[in-house]
Amino acid sequence: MKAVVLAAGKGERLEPITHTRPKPFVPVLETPLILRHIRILKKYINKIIIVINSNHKDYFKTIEGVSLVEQTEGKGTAAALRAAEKYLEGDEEFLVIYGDLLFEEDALDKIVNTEGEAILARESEDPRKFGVIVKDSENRLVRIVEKPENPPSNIINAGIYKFTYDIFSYIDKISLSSRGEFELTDAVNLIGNKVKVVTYNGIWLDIGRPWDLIEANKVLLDKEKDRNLGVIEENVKIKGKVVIEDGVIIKSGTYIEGPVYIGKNSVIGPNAYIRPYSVIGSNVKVGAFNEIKESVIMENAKIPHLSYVGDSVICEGVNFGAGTITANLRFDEEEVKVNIKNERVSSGRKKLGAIVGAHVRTGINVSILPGVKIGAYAWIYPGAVVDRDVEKGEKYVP
Ligand code: TTP
Repeated sequence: MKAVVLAAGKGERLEPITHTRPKPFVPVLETPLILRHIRILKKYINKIIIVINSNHKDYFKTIEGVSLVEQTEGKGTAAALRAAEKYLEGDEEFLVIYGDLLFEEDALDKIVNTEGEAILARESEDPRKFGVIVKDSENRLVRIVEKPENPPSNIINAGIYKFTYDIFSYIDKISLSSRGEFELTDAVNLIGNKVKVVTYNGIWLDIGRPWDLIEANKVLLDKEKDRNLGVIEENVKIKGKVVIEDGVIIKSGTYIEGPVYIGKNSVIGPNAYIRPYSVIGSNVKVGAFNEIKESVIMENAKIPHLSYVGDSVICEGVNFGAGTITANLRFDEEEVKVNIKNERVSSGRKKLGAIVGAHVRTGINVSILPGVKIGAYAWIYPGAVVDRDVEKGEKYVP
């Protein structure tokens, strides 16, 4: 069986993380999402076709053993699948998967072993953010309703489908949606009750917004086993489950509370405090008197002295001046709001710090308020209190 991974989106909601990488290359425990997909898919699939955005060709060219096709015409998930049509002619059945999901093998197992057209579904506590599925008593699709105010059920579309070549005749019949895209779900609605709804309640996340990345890392960290391949100096306290990769040095006086992940060749301490659900990438420096909590810190970032990083995403190559502090809780303890595509949305988190794009540099004594996004390559001048989003490459002067 073949699989088509739809990976040609812009990933605007995930900015500034996507200022320097396509969404499918966002790392979870240091592995880009798309490589996880391929690893899981290879157990079931003999040919993987990835639909990509022409601007991202150089990233995807590095993946071996897959076919790449560019989405050149139209916007939306149905337009993306159409780009792969030439690889699917005459195929009995094939899988279609969104490229920004975190899921496990069981999800594929269930759908591959269902006969005919199928859609993967799962229960959700807040279905309003998703495509909500209505099914009949025989688990056949009645319809998918996109982001409804009053959800007709708590079952959502998990973005993994099994189709036959017939899907293209339904795509022929759909028109542009209200958001100006050709939506695959409109074509699925036209197929109707031939589509079986397969429910899966294992690990599943849609990584669309920056804080989803913190959650995705948490979920996978929970599944890791303890391992220590690094050098631990005397007088270091390690509690709970900690993954320490090759070449890591944990310097004296450091206190680590797992679960924590520390990538290859990173140097932690002396006297650093690393709290649960911190995921620190490779070649990172977390120097003296820093506290890191429930944050994702990507490769080559430098946090050398006297910083607090809480509930934040710090992208690759960021350099924090001494005393750079992220605030992660509002005084009124309301959920932290973030600007996403010109809209102010609640993150659903009472604690959320900063989202700092790649290669950002901060001067000494910089404070960053909750939910603030700093674009890649921006410079934040010493003493600044950053209380608004900062553009890519902007020089932010207090
Ligand atoms: P979305 O998350 O809806 O879109 P996006 O990736 O463009 O993100 P954003 O809204 O933040 O800009 O897309 C769902 C999946 O479908 C995702 O894996 C990307 C893929 N996709 C395409 O391949 N082509 C497209 O034209 C669109 C819109 C999405």
